[in-house]
Amino acid sequence: MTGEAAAAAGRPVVGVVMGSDSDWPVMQAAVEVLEEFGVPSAADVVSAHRMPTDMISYGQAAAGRGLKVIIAGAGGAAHLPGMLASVTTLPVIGVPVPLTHLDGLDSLLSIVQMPAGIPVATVAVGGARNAGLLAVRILAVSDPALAARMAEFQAGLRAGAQAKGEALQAKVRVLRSGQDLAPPSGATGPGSEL
Ligand code: RP5
Repeated sequence: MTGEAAAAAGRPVVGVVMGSDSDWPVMQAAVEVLEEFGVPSAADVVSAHRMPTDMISYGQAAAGRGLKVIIAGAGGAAHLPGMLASVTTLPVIGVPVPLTHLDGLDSLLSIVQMPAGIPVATVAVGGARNAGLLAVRILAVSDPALAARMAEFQAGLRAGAQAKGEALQAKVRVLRSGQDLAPPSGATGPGSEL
């Protein structure tokens, strides 16, 4: 089944996998943003170290079951994204999950330092939402309606940033009018010259 056919049938086109259910608090942001865009996904635990043969089977079967993108998150010795990328032709997006120690730097380096020939698109530590958005962009290359939704989403980001700028300018105007920094009578020091 092709990815388009799978999506049309409501079948998942993005596989979201993680090394443990303890990764879910981070990884759920990927599923949430895929839901926002109406992209069917399927989430599961596929541990590279605790269930290696299942991991290989998952990667080998992924394209055939209609998946078009895999998002894989793991923490610590985070080998899941890279190993999946080695057994599938699908694009794999890696999410470094931060654990208690090392602040996720271990996860980041485990995922991002792939050998030549086997790419993994690595997002920031804990960046599952961006992983979902990147998956949407990959799918949108061949889906004009999805591309339009992404453009609309980005316009919303721009409007939000503009609103922040306007709010900031308003604060600056207040500051310059002296309303916030009016010094007590007779006071000297920073702000008293405003
Ligand atoms: C990794 O080990 C998982 O991706 C998870 O981030 C970490 C800890 O797993 P648990 O011990 O919580 O199951 O493989």
